[in-house]
Amino acid sequence: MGNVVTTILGIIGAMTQQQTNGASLWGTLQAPTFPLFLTNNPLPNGFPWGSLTAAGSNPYTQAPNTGVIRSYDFTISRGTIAPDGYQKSVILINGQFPGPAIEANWGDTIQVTVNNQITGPEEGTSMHWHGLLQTGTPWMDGVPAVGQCPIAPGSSFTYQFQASLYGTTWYHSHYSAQYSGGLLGPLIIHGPSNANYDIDLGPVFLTDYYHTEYFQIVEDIMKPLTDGGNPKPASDNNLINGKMNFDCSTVAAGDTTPCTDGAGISKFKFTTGKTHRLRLINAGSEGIQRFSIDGHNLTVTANDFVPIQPYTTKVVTLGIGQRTDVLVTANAGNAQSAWWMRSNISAPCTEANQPNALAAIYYDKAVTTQAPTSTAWNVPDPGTCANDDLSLTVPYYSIAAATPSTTKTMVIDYIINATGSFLWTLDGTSARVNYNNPVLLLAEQGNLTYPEEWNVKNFGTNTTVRVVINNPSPAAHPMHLHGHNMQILSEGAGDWDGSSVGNANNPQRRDVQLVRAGGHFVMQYSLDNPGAWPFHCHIAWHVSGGLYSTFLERPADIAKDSGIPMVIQETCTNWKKYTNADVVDQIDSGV
Ligand SMILES: *[C@@H]1O[C@H](CO)[C@@H](O)[C@H](O)[C@H]1NC(C)=O
Ligand SMILES: *[C@@H]1O[C@H](CO)[C@@H](O)[C@H](O)[C@H]1NC(C)=O
Ligand SMILES: *[C@@H]1O[C@H](CO)[C@@H](O)[C@H](O)[C@H]1NC(C)=O
Ligand SMILES: *[C@@H]1O[C@H](CO)[C@@H](O)[C@H](O)[C@H]1NC(C)=O
Ligand SMILES: *[C@@H]1O[C@H](CO)[C@@H](O)[C@H](O)[C@H]1NC(C)=O
Ligand SMILES: [Cu+2]
Repeated sequence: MGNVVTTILGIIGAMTQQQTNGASLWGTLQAPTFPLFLTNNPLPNGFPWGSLTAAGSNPYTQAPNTGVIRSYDFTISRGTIAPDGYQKSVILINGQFPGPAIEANWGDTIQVTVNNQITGPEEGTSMHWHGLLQTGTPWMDGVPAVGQCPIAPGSSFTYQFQASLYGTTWYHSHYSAQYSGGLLGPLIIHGPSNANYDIDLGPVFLTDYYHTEYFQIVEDIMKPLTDGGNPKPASDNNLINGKMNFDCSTVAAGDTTPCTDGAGISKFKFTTGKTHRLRLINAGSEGIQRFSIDGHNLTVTANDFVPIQPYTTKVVTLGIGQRTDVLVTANAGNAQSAWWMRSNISAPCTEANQPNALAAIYYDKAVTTQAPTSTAWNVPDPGTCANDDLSLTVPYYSIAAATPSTTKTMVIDYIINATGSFLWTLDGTSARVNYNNPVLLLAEQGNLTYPEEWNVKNFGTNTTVRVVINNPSPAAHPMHLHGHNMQILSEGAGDWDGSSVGNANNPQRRDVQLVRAGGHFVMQYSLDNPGAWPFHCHIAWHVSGGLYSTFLERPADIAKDSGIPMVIQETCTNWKKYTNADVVDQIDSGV
């Protein structure tokens, strides 16, 4: 990477923000701090959660019902931008990459109309609200073939759901690996606090970045190995809030795509002496990120949607889909000082050609056209491809682990299928969903018999399900469960020993957990949310390759209460109409 990154060109930025990120302001000194909406949409007392607290209120049962609706309108369309200077066709939300912020208070209703204007070529789409529980609205979870049919090209769909938890998350397309093409953005929900800070700097997106279009990458990973199939594509760069410089001299010979050195990096303003909240989000396709700020400690206050007892560290590790809220106090230098923010893709865990992302942090009187000169912390990568030890992450609101009513062991592995493609398996099956037949709609009709390749697990009326994941495969996997926070009971090397459970009185909870290569993790959740909930690896290329399952929860209650609105069936009518006229090339698992 070398000097390209630290040249004056790369600090001032050789391209305009419009050229690199479209209409997005993320990464610029003009990006807003949070809360954003209070000025134009004030609430009676600023916030609606009254006497509810992070330590004393159950986040799963005590969400207020504010009656406030936060409405957004998203138009999804193709565009050409150059986030790191290398020109690329991407899919944008309202012309922006990363997409616009959705912001709400705990207990508000979020309403988002998604207009699918993807053309040349057309694609279906869907939008998933990562980590939100969707209690009572499983059809609003945004996963095609599970809760809805894809949103057909030219049509629109309005999602509406409660901001049931509070903290930091993101939304992203759940149609094939489409989010890797640009369809993602931040979702911030304000709620009770478990640590004091002065300034909320908002989202810090950490994303590995590929110069090849997502559709091409997915085609390549699904191909027979003997026909050029490549299940482990290497990323080309690493971005912070959608920006980074790139050394155009490394572009392959014969590639004539326009490429500009020094496109520009993200910049953040720190106010001297103040404490800043940064909402770290690994929204990449594959890479495990190791985030740090030269000269500064990070105080971790939440993982995913779960506030934890704060602890201090120099490096935070995030697998794909994971979020970590950190507090950083600007007390490391004088008001003129500037510092590098770094996010390194963990080399032992990931294929990456340029793994190290940089952004600049300027204290309030620093010259923002100069490169910081700070030195990186020396914290060697342990190479375990694992999250911080479970003993470090203690939820602020305690919930003990109940005795499970069933335990299901699932193995993550891979196969080479009969025609030579490398596919991932979860519990012996490489999944492939059917866009025309959402599981939730079939369950509503009482149909609980599905093709093997959908990989549906029916947990019936169990009260608590424990899932043991053993991973003899040669890769780490960030495993994500929809509709719930998982209680993480054990994580480590080798298969689970069948008994060890750490901190059973108050285990870490989160919605994505890394399982290391050759390792295991054990999780459980209570079946308090009838629905059809995806459980999958969040690496885009792995879930495309079949590392996916749908967990069916209390299907009798889905059939009985059948509140599924007619607009869901309508997504299928529209999709059927579209697919009758245009053959859809489902190149992967579909999700
Ligand atoms: C960072 O935290 C360590 C351990 O708590 C402490 O010794 C050190 O002084 C802190 N450094 C800064 C720059 O705040
Ligand atoms: C990140 O990479 C840089 C450049 O190789 C290195 O100096 C730094 O120590 C790394 N940081 C961490 C936390 O691994
Ligand atoms: C193997 O997997 C590829 C990719 O999903 C698929 O196109 C092909 O049909 C599969 N082969 C067989 C024999 O199922
Ligand atoms: C349930 O749905 C599946 C998938 O559409 C179908 O193959 C099966 O025949 C259905 N079963 C019943 C009993 O309708
Ligand atoms: C509990 O889950 C298991 C699968 O692990 C399933 O076989 C069983 O039928 C479920 N029990 C009930 C009561 O639904
Ligand atoms: Cu994976």
